[in-house]
Amino acid sequence: MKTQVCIIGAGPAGLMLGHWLRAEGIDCVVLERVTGDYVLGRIRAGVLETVTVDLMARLGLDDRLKAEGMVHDGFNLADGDRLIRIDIAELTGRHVVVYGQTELTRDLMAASEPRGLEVIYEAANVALHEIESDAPHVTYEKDGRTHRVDCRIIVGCDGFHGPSRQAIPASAGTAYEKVYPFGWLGILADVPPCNHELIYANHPRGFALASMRSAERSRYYVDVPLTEKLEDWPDERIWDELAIRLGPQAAAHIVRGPSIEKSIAPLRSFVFAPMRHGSLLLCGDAAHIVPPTGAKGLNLAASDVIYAAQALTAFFTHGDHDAIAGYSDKALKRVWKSERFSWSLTKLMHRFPEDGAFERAMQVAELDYIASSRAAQTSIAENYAGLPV
Ligand code: FAS
Ligand code: PHB
Repeated sequence: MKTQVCIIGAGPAGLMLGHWLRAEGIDCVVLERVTGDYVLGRIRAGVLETVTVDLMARLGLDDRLKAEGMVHDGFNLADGDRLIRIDIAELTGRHVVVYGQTELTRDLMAASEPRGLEVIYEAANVALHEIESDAPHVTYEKDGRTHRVDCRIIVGCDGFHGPSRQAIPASAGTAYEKVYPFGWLGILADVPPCNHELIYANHPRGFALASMRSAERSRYYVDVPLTEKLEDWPDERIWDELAIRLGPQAAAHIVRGPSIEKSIAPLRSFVFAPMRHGSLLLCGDAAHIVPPTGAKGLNLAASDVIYAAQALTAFFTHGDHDAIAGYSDKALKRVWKSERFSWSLTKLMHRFPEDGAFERAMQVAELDYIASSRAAQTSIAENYAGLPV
Protein backbone atom coordinates (compact mmCIF):
# COMPACT_ATOMS: atom_id res chain seq x y z
CA MET A 1 0.00 0.00 0.00
CA LYS A 2 1.19 3.54 -0.72
CA THR A 3 -0.12 6.62 1.08
CA GLN A 4 1.01 10.08 2.19
CA VAL A 5 0.73 9.66 5.99
CA CYS A 6 0.82 6.43 7.98
CA ILE A 7 -0.68 6.93 11.45
CA ILE A 8 0.12 4.34 14.13
CA GLY A 9 -2.57 4.00 16.81
CA ALA A 10 -6.34 4.50 16.64
CA GLY A 11 -6.81 6.16 20.01
CA PRO A 12 -8.16 9.73 20.13
CA ALA A 13 -4.94 11.27 18.76
CA GLY A 14 -4.67 8.94 15.74
CA LEU A 15 -8.33 9.20 14.80
CA MET A 16 -8.60 12.99 15.27
CA LEU A 17 -5.51 13.44 13.07
CA GLY A 18 -6.82 10.98 10.47
CA HIS A 19 -10.13 12.83 10.23
CA TRP A 20 -8.42 16.23 9.83
CA LEU A 21 -6.08 14.95 7.07
CA ARG A 22 -8.91 13.25 5.16
CA ALA A 23 -10.97 16.43 5.43
CA GLU A 24 -8.00 18.21 3.79
CA GLY A 25 -7.86 15.56 1.05
CA ILE A 26 -4.55 14.14 2.30
CA ASP A 27 -4.23 10.36 1.97
CA CYS A 28 -3.59 8.46 5.18
CA VAL A 29 -4.13 5.11 6.84
CA VAL A 30 -4.36 4.26 10.55
CA LEU A 31 -2.86 1.03 11.92
CA GLU A 32 -4.21 -0.21 15.27
CA ARG A 33 -2.97 -3.26 17.16
CA VAL A 34 -6.18 -4.20 18.95
CA THR A 35 -9.86 -4.38 17.93
CA GLY A 36 -12.15 -1.37 17.97
CA ASP A 37 -14.17 -2.90 20.80
CA TYR A 38 -11.01 -3.23 22.88
CA VAL A 39 -10.18 0.44 22.33
CA LEU A 40 -13.71 1.39 23.44
CA GLY A 41 -13.41 -0.84 26.52
CA ARG A 42 -10.78 1.45 28.08
CA ILE A 43 -12.08 3.95 30.65
CA ARG A 44 -9.82 7.01 30.60
CA ALA A 45 -10.36 10.76 30.43
CA GLY A 46 -13.59 12.53 31.17
CA VAL A 47 -12.99 16.31 31.02
CA LEU A 48 -12.62 18.18 27.73
CA GLU A 49 -11.04 21.60 27.31
CA THR A 50 -12.57 23.96 24.74
CA VAL A 51 -9.56 23.16 22.51
CA THR A 52 -10.76 19.56 22.20
CA VAL A 53 -14.44 20.50 21.86
CA ASP A 54 -13.56 23.01 19.10
CA LEU A 55 -11.45 20.39 17.32
CA MET A 56 -14.39 17.95 17.26
CA ALA A 57 -16.56 20.79 15.92
CA ARG A 58 -13.98 21.56 13.21
CA LEU A 59 -14.09 17.88 12.22
CA GLY A 60 -17.90 18.10 12.09
CA LEU A 61 -18.13 15.40 14.76
CA ASP A 62 -19.58 17.26 17.77
CA ASP A 63 -23.31 16.51 17.47
CA ARG A 64 -23.41 13.94 20.29
CA LEU A 65 -20.84 15.87 22.33
CA LYS A 66 -23.10 18.96 22.15
CA ALA A 67 -26.21 16.91 22.93
CA GLU A 68 -24.80 14.76 25.76
CA GLY A 69 -21.72 16.62 27.05
CA MET A 70 -22.16 18.31 30.45
CA VAL A 71 -20.94 21.92 30.52
CA HIS A 72 -19.19 22.65 33.82
CA ASP A 73 -18.55 26.24 34.89
CA GLY A 74 -16.43 25.23 37.86
CA PHE A 75 -14.84 22.52 40.00
CA ASN A 76 -13.89 22.12 43.65
CA LEU A 77 -10.87 21.52 45.84
CA ALA A 78 -11.76 19.85 49.16
CA ASP A 79 -9.37 20.06 52.09
CA GLY A 80 -10.96 18.28 55.03
CA ASP A 81 -14.28 20.09 55.73
CA ARG A 82 -13.30 23.05 53.54
CA LEU A 83 -14.56 23.19 49.90
CA ILE A 84 -12.88 25.74 47.64
CA ARG A 85 -14.86 26.30 44.43
CA ILE A 86 -12.92 27.42 41.36
CA ASP A 87 -15.49 29.40 39.31
CA ILE A 88 -14.01 28.95 35.83
CA ALA A 89 -16.87 30.85 34.13
CA GLU A 90 -16.75 33.88 36.41
CA LEU A 91 -12.95 34.04 36.51
CA THR A 92 -12.18 33.35 32.83
CA GLY A 93 -15.47 33.42 30.90
CA ARG A 94 -14.80 29.82 29.88
CA HIS A 95 -15.88 26.29 30.89
CA VAL A 96 -15.00 22.61 30.45
CA VAL A 97 -17.20 19.82 29.10
CA VAL A 98 -17.60 16.47 30.83
CA TYR A 99 -17.82 13.85 28.06
CA GLY A 100 -16.05 10.49 28.30
CA GLN A 101 -13.01 9.69 26.13
CA THR A 102 -14.83 6.44 25.30
CA GLU A 103 -17.74 8.38 23.77
CA LEU A 104 -15.42 10.78 21.91
CA THR A 105 -13.51 7.81 20.47
CA ARG A 106 -16.81 6.11 19.57
CA ASP A 107 -17.84 9.24 17.59
CA LEU A 108 -14.48 9.31 15.77
CA MET A 109 -14.70 5.58 14.95
CA ALA A 110 -18.29 5.76 13.72
CA ALA A 111 -17.41 8.58 11.30
CA SER A 112 -14.23 6.99 9.91
CA GLU A 113 -15.74 4.99 7.04
CA PRO A 114 -18.12 7.76 5.89
CA ARG A 115 -15.12 10.10 5.86
CA GLY A 116 -13.03 7.66 3.84
CA LEU A 117 -10.58 7.23 6.71
CA GLU A 118 -9.13 3.73 6.51
CA VAL A 119 -8.42 2.21 9.95
CA ILE A 120 -6.81 -1.25 10.00
CA TYR A 121 -7.52 -2.95 13.33
CA GLU A 122 -5.63 -5.98 14.65
CA ALA A 123 -2.46 -4.91 12.83
CA ALA A 124 0.16 -6.90 14.72
CA ASN A 125 3.89 -6.34 15.09
CA VAL A 126 3.87 -2.85 13.62
CA ALA A 127 7.44 -1.80 12.82
CA LEU A 128 8.83 1.48 11.50
CA HIS A 129 11.57 1.58 8.85
CA GLU A 130 13.88 4.28 7.41
CA ILE A 131 12.31 7.03 9.50
CA GLU A 132 15.35 9.28 8.80
CA SER A 133 14.70 9.11 5.03
CA ASP A 134 12.15 10.90 2.82
CA ALA A 135 10.61 7.51 1.99
CA PRO A 136 9.91 5.70 5.27
CA HIS A 137 7.69 2.62 5.45
CA VAL A 138 5.79 0.65 8.06
CA THR A 139 5.25 -3.11 8.17
CA TYR A 140 2.64 -5.06 10.08
CA GLU A 141 1.18 -8.56 10.18
CA LYS A 142 -2.45 -9.42 9.61
CA ASP A 143 -4.27 -12.51 8.36
CA GLY A 144 -1.03 -14.48 8.46
CA ARG A 145 0.72 -12.12 6.02
CA THR A 146 3.24 -9.28 6.35
CA HIS A 147 1.96 -6.03 4.88
CA ARG A 148 3.97 -2.91 3.93
CA VAL A 149 2.80 0.73 3.90
CA ASP A 150 5.01 3.14 1.94
CA CYS A 151 4.49 6.77 2.91
CA ARG A 152 6.13 10.21 3.15
CA ILE A 153 5.42 10.85 6.86
CA ILE A 154 4.74 8.53 9.82
CA VAL A 155 2.84 9.87 12.84
CA GLY A 156 3.20 7.92 16.07
CA CYS A 157 -0.09 8.11 17.99
CA ASP A 158 0.51 4.77 19.68
CA GLY A 159 0.61 5.79 23.32
CA PHE A 160 3.33 5.46 25.94
CA HIS A 161 4.15 1.82 25.23
CA GLY A 162 3.95 1.97 21.42
CA PRO A 163 6.80 1.30 18.93
CA SER A 164 7.06 4.84 17.47
CA ARG A 165 9.02 6.64 20.20
CA GLN A 166 11.15 3.55 20.64
CA ALA A 167 12.12 3.74 16.96
CA ILE A 168 13.93 7.03 17.66
CA PRO A 169 17.61 6.51 18.61
CA ALA A 170 18.07 7.35 22.31
CA SER A 171 20.86 9.76 21.38
CA ALA A 172 18.41 11.78 19.26
CA GLY A 173 16.20 12.85 22.15
CA THR A 174 15.81 13.47 25.87
CA ALA A 175 13.30 11.76 28.16
CA TYR A 176 12.15 13.75 31.19
CA GLU A 177 10.33 11.60 33.77
CA LYS A 178 8.86 11.68 37.26
CA VAL A 179 7.13 8.58 38.66
CA TYR A 180 4.74 9.18 41.58
CA PRO A 181 4.61 6.80 44.58
CA PHE A 182 0.90 6.06 44.10
CA GLY A 183 -1.68 5.16 41.48
CA TRP A 184 -5.32 6.09 40.96
CA LEU A 185 -7.87 3.37 41.67
CA GLY A 186 -10.89 4.29 39.57
CA ILE A 187 -14.42 2.92 39.61
CA LEU A 188 -17.29 3.50 37.23
CA ALA A 189 -20.83 2.94 38.53
CA ASP A 190 -24.34 3.61 37.23
CA VAL A 191 -25.30 5.83 40.14
CA PRO A 192 -25.96 9.59 40.19
CA PRO A 193 -22.87 11.68 41.04
CA CYS A 194 -22.57 13.05 44.58
CA ASN A 195 -22.14 16.61 43.29
CA HIS A 196 -23.00 18.49 40.07
CA GLU A 197 -19.33 19.48 39.67
CA LEU A 198 -16.03 17.65 40.16
CA ILE A 199 -14.47 17.49 43.64
CA TYR A 200 -10.73 16.89 44.10
CA ALA A 201 -10.07 16.06 47.78
CA ASN A 202 -6.86 16.14 49.83
CA HIS A 203 -7.50 14.09 53.01
CA PRO A 204 -5.08 12.73 55.64
CA ARG A 205 -5.99 9.23 54.36
CA GLY A 206 -5.18 10.28 50.80
CA PHE A 207 -6.56 11.76 47.59
CA ALA A 208 -10.05 11.28 46.18
CA LEU A 209 -11.86 12.56 43.09
CA ALA A 210 -15.61 12.63 42.48
CA SER A 211 -16.29 12.86 38.75
CA MET A 212 -18.97 11.63 36.37
CA ARG A 213 -19.88 10.60 32.85
CA SER A 214 -23.54 11.63 33.00
CA ALA A 215 -26.31 12.40 35.51
CA GLU A 216 -26.74 8.62 35.93
CA ARG A 217 -23.12 7.41 35.71
CA SER A 218 -20.36 8.35 38.18
CA ARG A 219 -16.58 8.03 38.06
CA TYR A 220 -14.64 8.06 41.34
CA TYR A 221 -10.96 7.73 42.19
CA VAL A 222 -8.89 7.21 45.33
CA ASP A 223 -5.11 7.11 45.29
CA VAL A 224 -3.49 3.88 46.48
CA PRO A 225 0.12 2.74 46.97
CA LEU A 226 1.50 1.12 43.80
CA THR A 227 1.75 -2.20 45.64
CA GLU A 228 -2.04 -2.42 46.02
CA LYS A 229 -4.01 -5.02 44.05
CA LEU A 230 -7.56 -4.65 42.73
CA GLU A 231 -8.63 -7.71 44.69
CA ASP A 232 -7.70 -5.82 47.87
CA TRP A 233 -10.41 -3.29 47.04
CA PRO A 234 -13.92 -4.70 46.98
CA ASP A 235 -16.55 -2.08 46.09
CA GLU A 236 -17.69 -1.52 49.69
CA ARG A 237 -14.16 -0.65 50.81
CA ILE A 238 -13.89 1.92 48.00
CA TRP A 239 -17.26 3.51 48.86
CA ASP A 240 -16.26 3.67 52.55
CA GLU A 241 -12.97 5.34 51.66
CA LEU A 242 -14.64 7.84 49.32
CA ALA A 243 -17.16 8.80 52.02
CA ILE A 244 -14.28 9.61 54.38
CA ARG A 245 -11.93 11.36 51.97
CA LEU A 246 -14.48 13.49 50.04
CA GLY A 247 -15.66 15.22 53.19
CA PRO A 248 -19.03 15.37 54.95
CA GLN A 249 -20.91 17.46 52.36
CA ALA A 250 -20.17 15.11 49.49
CA ALA A 251 -20.44 11.98 51.65
CA ALA A 252 -24.02 12.87 52.48
CA HIS A 253 -24.89 12.65 48.77
CA ILE A 254 -22.91 9.58 47.71
CA VAL A 255 -25.17 6.92 46.17
CA ARG A 256 -23.49 3.52 46.29
CA GLY A 257 -23.79 0.82 43.64
CA PRO A 258 -21.92 -2.03 41.96
CA SER A 259 -18.85 -1.00 39.94
CA ILE A 260 -19.08 -1.71 36.20
CA GLU A 261 -15.37 -0.98 35.72
CA LYS A 262 -12.50 -0.85 38.16
CA SER A 263 -8.81 -0.24 37.37
CA ILE A 264 -5.59 1.17 38.82
CA ALA A 265 -3.56 3.63 36.72
CA PRO A 266 0.00 4.53 37.77
CA LEU A 267 0.82 8.26 37.94
CA ARG A 268 3.67 9.57 35.83
CA SER A 269 4.95 12.83 34.36
CA PHE A 270 6.88 12.16 31.15
CA VAL A 271 8.06 14.19 28.15
CA PHE A 272 10.16 13.04 25.20
CA ALA A 273 11.79 15.85 23.24
CA PRO A 274 11.95 16.54 20.35
CA MET A 275 8.57 15.24 19.17
CA ARG A 276 9.89 14.82 15.62
CA HIS A 277 12.72 12.71 14.25
CA GLY A 278 13.21 12.81 10.49
CA SER A 279 9.94 11.77 8.84
CA LEU A 280 8.39 10.63 12.16
CA LEU A 281 6.19 12.91 14.28
CA LEU A 282 4.91 11.94 17.74
CA CYS A 283 1.48 12.98 19.06
CA GLY A 284 -0.24 12.45 22.41
CA ASP A 285 0.82 9.85 24.97
CA ALA A 286 3.47 8.57 22.53
CA ALA A 287 5.44 11.72 23.43
CA HIS A 288 4.22 12.77 26.86
CA ILE A 289 2.26 11.62 29.91
CA VAL A 290 0.70 13.78 32.62
CA PRO A 291 -0.72 12.67 35.96
CA PRO A 292 -4.54 12.80 35.49
CA THR A 293 -5.02 15.34 38.29
CA GLY A 294 -5.13 18.23 35.83
CA ALA A 295 -7.37 16.37 33.33
CA LYS A 296 -4.84 17.21 30.58
CA GLY A 297 -3.92 13.91 28.89
CA LEU A 298 -6.56 13.75 26.20
CA ASN A 299 -6.58 17.51 25.74
CA LEU A 300 -2.83 17.59 25.10
CA ALA A 301 -3.30 14.88 22.49
CA ALA A 302 -5.84 17.17 20.82
CA SER A 303 -3.52 20.18 20.76
CA ASP A 304 -0.68 18.05 19.37
CA VAL A 305 -3.06 16.93 16.62
CA ILE A 306 -3.92 20.54 15.77
CA TYR A 307 -0.23 21.48 15.44
CA ALA A 308 0.64 18.30 13.51
CA ALA A 309 -2.35 18.63 11.16
CA GLN A 310 -1.55 22.28 10.41
CA ALA A 311 2.09 21.36 9.69
CA LEU A 312 1.19 18.36 7.52
CA THR A 313 -1.39 20.35 5.57
CA ALA A 314 1.16 23.09 4.86
CA PHE A 315 3.73 20.43 3.90
CA PHE A 316 1.51 18.44 1.53
CA THR A 317 -0.34 21.37 -0.02
CA HIS A 318 2.48 23.94 -0.21
CA GLY A 319 5.64 21.86 0.16
CA ASP A 320 6.37 23.78 3.37
CA HIS A 321 9.18 21.83 5.06
CA ASP A 322 9.58 24.50 7.77
CA ALA A 323 6.11 23.70 9.04
CA ILE A 324 7.20 20.13 9.77
CA ALA A 325 10.51 21.32 11.21
CA GLY A 326 8.65 23.70 13.55
CA TYR A 327 6.07 21.18 14.82
CA SER A 328 7.99 19.90 17.84
CA ASP A 329 8.88 23.29 19.36
CA LYS A 330 5.30 24.53 18.93
CA ALA A 331 3.74 21.45 20.53
CA LEU A 332 6.29 21.25 23.38
CA LYS A 333 5.57 24.82 24.50
CA ARG A 334 2.02 23.83 25.41
CA VAL A 335 3.04 20.39 26.63
CA TRP A 336 5.42 21.81 29.24
CA LYS A 337 2.83 24.25 30.56
CA SER A 338 0.31 21.43 30.97
CA GLU A 339 2.98 19.23 32.58
CA ARG A 340 3.70 22.00 35.09
CA PHE A 341 -0.01 22.47 35.94
CA SER A 342 -0.66 18.73 36.31
CA TRP A 343 2.44 18.26 38.48
CA SER A 344 1.59 21.26 40.70
CA LEU A 345 -2.05 20.15 41.23
CA THR A 346 -0.82 16.61 41.99
CA LYS A 347 1.64 17.97 44.57
CA LEU A 348 -1.11 20.13 46.13
CA MET A 349 -3.83 17.48 46.38
CA HIS A 350 -1.91 14.25 47.27
CA ARG A 351 -0.12 13.13 50.43
CA PHE A 352 3.39 11.94 49.53
CA PRO A 353 4.85 9.21 51.80
CA GLU A 354 8.13 11.10 52.06
CA ASP A 355 6.41 14.37 53.04
CA GLY A 356 6.85 15.71 56.55
CA ALA A 357 5.09 18.39 58.61
CA PHE A 358 6.72 21.17 56.58
CA GLU A 359 5.44 19.90 53.23
CA ARG A 360 1.96 19.50 54.71
CA ALA A 361 2.12 23.06 56.07
CA MET A 362 3.01 24.21 52.55
CA GLN A 363 -0.08 22.47 51.15
CA VAL A 364 -2.28 24.15 53.78
CA ALA A 365 -0.70 27.55 53.11
CA GLU A 366 -1.20 27.16 49.35
CA LEU A 367 -4.85 26.11 49.82
CA ASP A 368 -5.35 29.08 52.18
CA TYR A 369 -3.85 31.37 49.53
CA ILE A 370 -6.06 29.89 46.79
CA ALA A 371 -9.16 30.22 48.99
CA SER A 372 -8.41 33.92 49.59
CA SER A 373 -6.93 35.08 46.28
CA ARG A 374 -8.83 35.82 43.08
CA ALA A 375 -5.49 35.89 41.21
CA ALA A 376 -4.59 32.39 42.42
CA GLN A 377 -8.03 31.05 41.51
CA THR A 378 -7.84 32.68 38.06
CA SER A 379 -4.50 31.03 37.39
CA ILE A 380 -5.90 27.61 38.26
CA ALA A 381 -9.10 28.27 36.30
CA GLU A 382 -7.34 29.29 33.08
CA ASN A 383 -4.99 26.32 33.22
CA TYR A 384 -7.84 23.90 33.95
CA ALA A 385 -10.00 25.30 31.14
CA GLY A 386 -7.01 24.99 28.82
CA LEU A 387 -4.30 27.38 27.64
CA PRO A 388 -4.57 28.79 24.11
CA VAL A 389 -3.26 26.74 21.17
P1 FAS B 1 -3.92 6.20 23.52
O1 FAS B 1 -3.07 5.42 24.46
O2 FAS B 1 -5.30 6.52 23.92
O3 FAS B 1 -4.01 5.44 22.09
C1 FAS B 1 -2.88 4.82 21.54
C2 FAS B 1 -3.37 3.70 20.62
O4 FAS B 1 -2.24 3.09 20.00
C3 FAS B 1 -4.11 2.61 21.40
O5 FAS B 1 -5.38 2.35 20.83
C4 FAS B 1 -3.17 1.40 21.29
O6 FAS B 1 -3.84 0.16 21.23
C5 FAS B 1 -2.43 1.71 19.98
N1 FAS B 1 -1.15 1.02 19.90
C6 FAS B 1 -0.26 0.82 20.92
N2 FAS B 1 0.78 0.07 20.49
C7 FAS B 1 0.53 -0.21 19.17
C8 FAS B 1 1.23 -0.94 18.17
N3 FAS B 1 2.37 -1.58 18.45
N4 FAS B 1 0.69 -1.02 16.93
C9 FAS B 1 -0.50 -0.38 16.64
N5 FAS B 1 -1.21 0.33 17.56
C10 FAS B 1 -0.70 0.41 18.80
N6 FAS B 1 -6.57 11.41 31.16
C11 FAS B 1 -7.43 12.15 31.86
O7 FAS B 1 -7.56 13.33 31.57
N7 FAS B 1 -8.19 11.58 32.86
C12 FAS B 1 -8.07 10.26 33.22
O8 FAS B 1 -8.72 9.77 34.15
C13 FAS B 1 -7.17 9.48 32.54
N8 FAS B 1 -7.04 8.19 32.87
C14 FAS B 1 -6.10 7.48 32.20
C15 FAS B 1 -5.92 6.13 32.56
C16 FAS B 1 -4.97 5.40 31.90
C17 FAS B 1 -4.74 3.95 32.28
C18 FAS B 1 -4.20 5.98 30.86
C19 FAS B 1 -3.14 5.19 30.15
C20 FAS B 1 -4.39 7.29 30.50
C21 FAS B 1 -5.35 8.05 31.18
N9 FAS B 1 -5.56 9.37 30.87
C22 FAS B 1 -6.43 10.11 31.51
C23 FAS B 1 -4.81 9.98 29.79
C24 FAS B 1 -5.48 9.57 28.48
O9 FAS B 1 -6.63 10.24 28.35
C25 FAS B 1 -4.50 9.79 27.36
O10 FAS B 1 -3.91 11.05 27.46
C26 FAS B 1 -5.12 9.61 25.99
O11 FAS B 1 -5.63 8.32 25.91
C27 FAS B 1 -4.04 9.87 24.95
O12 FAS B 1 -4.55 9.53 23.70
P2 FAS B 1 -3.55 8.90 22.60
O13 FAS B 1 -2.32 9.70 22.51
O14 FAS B 1 -4.41 8.70 21.39
O15 FAS B 1 -3.08 7.50 23.22
C1 PHB C 1 -12.51 11.48 34.94
O1 PHB C 1 -13.68 11.84 34.93
O2 PHB C 1 -12.17 10.33 34.60
C2 PHB C 1 -11.47 12.45 35.37
C3 PHB C 1 -11.81 13.75 35.56
C4 PHB C 1 -10.85 14.66 35.95
C5 PHB C 1 -9.56 14.27 36.16
C6 PHB C 1 -9.22 12.97 35.93
C7 PHB C 1 -10.18 12.06 35.55
O3 PHB C 1 -8.66 15.17 36.56
